[in-house]
Amino acid sequence: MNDTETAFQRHGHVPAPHPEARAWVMEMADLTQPDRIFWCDGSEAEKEALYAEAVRQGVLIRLNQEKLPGCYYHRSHPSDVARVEQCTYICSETEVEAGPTNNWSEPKAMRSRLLGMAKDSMKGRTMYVVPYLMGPHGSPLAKVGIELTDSIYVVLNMRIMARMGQIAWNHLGMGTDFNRGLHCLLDLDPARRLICHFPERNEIISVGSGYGGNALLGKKCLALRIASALGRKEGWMAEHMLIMGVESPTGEKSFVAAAFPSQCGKTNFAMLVPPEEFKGWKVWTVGDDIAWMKPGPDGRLWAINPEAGFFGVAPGTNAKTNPNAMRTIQRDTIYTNVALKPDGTVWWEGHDDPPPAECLDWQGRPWAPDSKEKAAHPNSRFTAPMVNCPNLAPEAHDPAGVPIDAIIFGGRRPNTVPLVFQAFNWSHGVFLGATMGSETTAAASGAVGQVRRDPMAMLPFCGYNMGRFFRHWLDMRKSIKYPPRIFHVNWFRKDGDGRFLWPGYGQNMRVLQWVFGRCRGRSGAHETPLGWVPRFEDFNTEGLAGFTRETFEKLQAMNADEWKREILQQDELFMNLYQFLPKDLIFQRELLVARL
Ligand code: O2Y
Ligand code: MN
Repeated sequence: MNDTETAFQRHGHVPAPHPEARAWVMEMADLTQPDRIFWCDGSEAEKEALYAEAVRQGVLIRLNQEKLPGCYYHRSHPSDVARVEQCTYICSETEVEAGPTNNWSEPKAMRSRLLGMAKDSMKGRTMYVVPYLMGPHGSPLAKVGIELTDSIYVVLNMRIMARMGQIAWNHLGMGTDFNRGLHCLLDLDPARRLICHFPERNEIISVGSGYGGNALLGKKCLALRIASALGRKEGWMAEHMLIMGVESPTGEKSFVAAAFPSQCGKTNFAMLVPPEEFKGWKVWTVGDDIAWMKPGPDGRLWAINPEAGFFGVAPGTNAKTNPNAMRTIQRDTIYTNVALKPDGTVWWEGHDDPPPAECLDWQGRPWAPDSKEKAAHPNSRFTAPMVNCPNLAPEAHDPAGVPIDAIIFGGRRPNTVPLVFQAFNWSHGVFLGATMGSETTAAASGAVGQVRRDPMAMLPFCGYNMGRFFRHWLDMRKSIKYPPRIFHVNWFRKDGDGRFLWPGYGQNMRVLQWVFGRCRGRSGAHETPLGWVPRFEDFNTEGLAGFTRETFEKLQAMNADEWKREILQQDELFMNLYQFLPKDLIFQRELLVARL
């Protein structure tokens, strides 16, 4: 045995202090039959041993430590590169509870099928016991999970994405409220891939994938699907939302939560750097993907980011689109499925550096600029600790969370939907969230240019019936004395020639400034059938070269014919959910029709 193996082995004997957790781990070990059980403690020494072991096994490649200190590289199996909605199930007691937008399977049968697949699957392998905490230690909203996995890559990612190790045992104490997550790689055959959630048991079983949302069980599985179901029962909300702080030159701070469908720039927006002209304005990042929100004793809605890291899309990330992300990923980052350069650094399409003359693509094949295929997979990722983020809000660690003044919904809409407007009230805001959608791109599905409805960006992540999810949103109003204002944005509107009307990225600060002013009763607006919208004079365009009143009017235009079509299209989702749809939303739809 070499030094690495000795250091690695030493951690194999840390006992779980918690009898119930220990009993469950042993039960799963009896089933899966690993050669070794490795109890993760989250320490620095353990981290080093795990990285060394992952490199020894060839799971990770150590990157150039001078240029990218603490960074590693991973290639996933080519058939295992993204979340798979068709393999994702909500195994609630009844089908109605999962609702028409989720795959459902009867829990008993599915559980025994999964345990059958897991049986003996860790023979010759190590089972890692990963205790983790979602949320700041001591937060009443924080939740403990334990993931059992035979993937060292998953362990090292979970270590970044969640607060992992002893901190979770400390938070749990002798309590019994923890999520049980079993993850088995099996042979990565897509035909044997299942990601199953058992909300009533607070349990997740995931087999056959080692990638991202399928395998890092704290993220989409626990923090959204399971948590949304818990939140409904317990009077809080688990949302697919970034959280950011906006600070004015006089030191006033407002926190905003925003939901955009996957791949619509949430990480870029969460880490926004205000343009030069915005002297003294600051944007603080609290989180880029998930928000847990609960009414506080002061009558406001308080939010925490349950995560501790960013699992961001690499392609398109550069110093213009997201300078703070670029700084965040210079150290302690795991890169997955990007291109590997000969000097031990990384590259992807849309990187600041020009395409390398030669490199290895995401599948390890030689790649040159004239290659037909992409060097990095379109869903290639960086996993980076949030503490690396230069504008991380100090409140990101606050157990109390942050008070939310504004909620923003948005989507990718080349037409119809204005740059920004404000809902008349909470119910209208819920209607805006419930009807939001995004134009499909080639990457997302075969059909380009269709609007895919994605209510509150939660369609793939709501762990129960979507109609009841809307009801929960509407009901929450009763326990929030000072509800956040609700807005809708669209950075992606195009002119007749197919050119974007809005520059986006850092310039989105202008929209944030208007939102900030609206929350304080300062920014002006006028009433339209869609909601409150800024007039040209209400909106800060100072220093925005070439941006005219005419462009602004085009961006904010409301075309009655387009909106008639939009309302008809919205009906598709409403019809699907009809049986469960709260009447208030149908009423909101009628009001919109009447106003139009
Ligand atoms: O493809 C995956 O497994 C990752 S999906 C993802 C990762 C980070 C944040 N959001 C998402 C998403 O799909 O919304
Ligand atoms: Mn997401």
